Amino acid sequence: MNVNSAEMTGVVESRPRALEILDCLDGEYSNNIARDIRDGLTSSPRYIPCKYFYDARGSRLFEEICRLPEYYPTRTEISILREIAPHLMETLDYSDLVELGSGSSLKISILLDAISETNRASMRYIPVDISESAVIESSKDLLERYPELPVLGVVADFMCQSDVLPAERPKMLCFLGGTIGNMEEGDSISFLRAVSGNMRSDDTLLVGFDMVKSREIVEAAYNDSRGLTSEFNRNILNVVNNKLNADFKPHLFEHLAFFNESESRVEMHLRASRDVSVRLESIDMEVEFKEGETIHTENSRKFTIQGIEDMVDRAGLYVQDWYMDADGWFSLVLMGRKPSGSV
Ligand code: SAH
Ligand code: AVI
Repeated sequence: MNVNSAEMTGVVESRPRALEILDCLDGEYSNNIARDIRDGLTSSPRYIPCKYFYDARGSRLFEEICRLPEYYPTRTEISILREIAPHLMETLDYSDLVELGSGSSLKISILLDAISETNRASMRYIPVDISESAVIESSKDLLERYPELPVLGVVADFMCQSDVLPAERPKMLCFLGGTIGNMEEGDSISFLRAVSGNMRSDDTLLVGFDMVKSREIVEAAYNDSRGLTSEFNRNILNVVNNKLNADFKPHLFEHLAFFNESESRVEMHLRASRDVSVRLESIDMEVEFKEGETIHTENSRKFTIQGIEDMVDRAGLYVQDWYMDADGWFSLVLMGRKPSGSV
């Protein structure tokens, strides 16, 4: 673990704050990516875990996707956040506001705007993301915008490093964007259990869920007309190239995204447009793709109210408040930890 503190001179005039970044990935990340990619590319069907989308370019592409008219989750969740922020933030002071898979500062700013400057100065915002660039950029943005707000950026894998979160103060955790849908069902329950295990009795957890809706709307969101989702999907191969000294040619793989209704999830794949061989130097591995062979890169589950209620219950949590847009496209669910013994 390595703490990297860089002074931000000239940005905050009255009370310059240090940009504090805690990097918890270190050497582990290289071991994990080697193992994950070897496992994924030797299994049938082949896959690459979706957390590897997010290098600096992947994070930027995702931000651009969020601005697309077809990508309804961001604007829908934002409209709910704007409505509930004053009520949600009423009592937040002397607490930590922790955001898991924080990405850009767009959504959290809506919540921070609903807190008085005095209360912002008494609390701390902790963005946690696997993408170092996302943590640094969003922390810088927030320091500029809210000079009074202490920010501690944490670069970590939220699937296995929830123990790195500070526990000394009351906290509200946010897990927005429907990112929970990118986990398999069992993983999402283990993840929520691990998070709830780190919660005090009065801590809260706000989770965004993308709800089931028509095939046309869902498929348009993952097959946008500007081709940004296709670029985002193919970028995972650039990440593998960079991390494992591999020679994937992303343009030889086509983007494929469809709504698998029986599994209630959008699936993204990359399909070889001709026979391709790839060498991954760092792990001394060759992979042959026949034309048409695919790599499964992401699932994005779409939820029902019943499905969410079951998941929350199985994770040892309970629903405190449920917020949804008028069309029922997106839910923000505020959860608390069940008293121990009642799981
Ligand atoms: N919460 C933001 C970003 C969603 S994109 C929003 O709602 O718009 C998903 C984010 O989760 C990305 O920033 C990505 O880098 C991060 N992420 C994905 N897998 C992760 C993991 N295992 N650990 C930590 N962060 C992860
Ligand atoms: C981050 N996550 C919730 C996005 C989603 O919709 O599943 C990632 C994404 N994949 C393609 N477009 C956006």
